[in-house]
Amino acid sequence: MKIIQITLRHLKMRMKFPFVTSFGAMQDKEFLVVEAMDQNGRIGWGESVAFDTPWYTEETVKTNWHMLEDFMIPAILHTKLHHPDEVGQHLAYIRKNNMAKSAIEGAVWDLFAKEKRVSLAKLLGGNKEKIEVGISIGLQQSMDELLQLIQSKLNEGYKRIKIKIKPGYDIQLIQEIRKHFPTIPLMADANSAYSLEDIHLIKELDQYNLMMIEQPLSVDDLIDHAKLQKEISTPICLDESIHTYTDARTAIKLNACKIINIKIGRVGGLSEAKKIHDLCMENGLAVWCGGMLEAGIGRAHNIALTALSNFTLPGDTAGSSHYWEQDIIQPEVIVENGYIAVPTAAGIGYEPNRKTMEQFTIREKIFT
Ligand code: OSB
Ligand code: MG
Repeated sequence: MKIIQITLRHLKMRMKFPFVTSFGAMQDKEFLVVEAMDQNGRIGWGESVAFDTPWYTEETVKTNWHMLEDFMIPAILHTKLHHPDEVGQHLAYIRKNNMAKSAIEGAVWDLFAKEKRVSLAKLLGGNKEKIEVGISIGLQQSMDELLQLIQSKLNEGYKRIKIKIKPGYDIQLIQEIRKHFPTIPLMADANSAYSLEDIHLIKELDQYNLMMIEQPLSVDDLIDHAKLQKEISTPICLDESIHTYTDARTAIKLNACKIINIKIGRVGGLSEAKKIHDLCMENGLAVWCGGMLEAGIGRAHNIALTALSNFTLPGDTAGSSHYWEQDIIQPEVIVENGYIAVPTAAGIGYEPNRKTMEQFTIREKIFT
């Protein structure tokens, strides 16, 4: 297979709600879409999950555009590819920039699946017909709003509730939620807001039967995460700490976590995501698919990945309507009783809607 044309688009879409974490709020979601065409005119789609500011990782929409335009697209265009795994090899000389790599690799995976006439889920080795999903709720203005939102998401069928915490918005929050919902599958994501000096706070959280605590400590603090995991029975789940297969291997070796949240963009693409999935399976760690407030294309890739068998915990891949008035794919991602049906059509199994995309596109460039 050869890619003979790539269209790069920069989109801006307003979410239904501001998403608030320990780092601040975002509501206008900017992201890139990669459209790759092969020599037969087939189209594959990828989405970059980098945000417009570098709070989650060092990457941004602009750094991704730069990396794709100046290095990655030239390395992939007109290059013979026998398998999507080869994209990573061609880009290996470029350090990091995982989200940009993942966006172009994702388009090749979709194309490759379409060429083989199989679903992306099948091509990756996934056999699930449906996947379980949870919901990630940002910090809210008031306790009442948070409790109401949790109730409405439970009513919609979501299989677990994840809330964001930070020092000062933690113990009381969890205590209150547990008072109203004593047994729901509940977890908390700190996005690195704590250090080991706060261990007393995290030990207190340990009493509320949380499914896991996600990324309590700093991105580089694997040793401290290991110390913390020894002190608490709630499983630690790593998110921001894991960028590569090697990171996962180190975390497992150090007992820094019991669960890993895999995000395709954070780890540089589906090939690496699958390797991390397999490694975790061999070592008895559960994984789940994280979310980056994706539009439909990125969401479709997440669904395909989650079809792999060791994704045993509900992911953050909520339905399109949770985030968007109108998503950029047809059909939109629909959650029923907490499940999403894994598409069986070739490739990602959802068709990007060009009219809708055009409406939200603020920059576009074609490479041949
Ligand atoms: O830490 O998992 C996170 C969103 C943006 C950046 C980081 C995270 C999140 C979420 C939301 O928790 C997941 C989603 O609904 O896409
Ligand atoms: Mg997280």
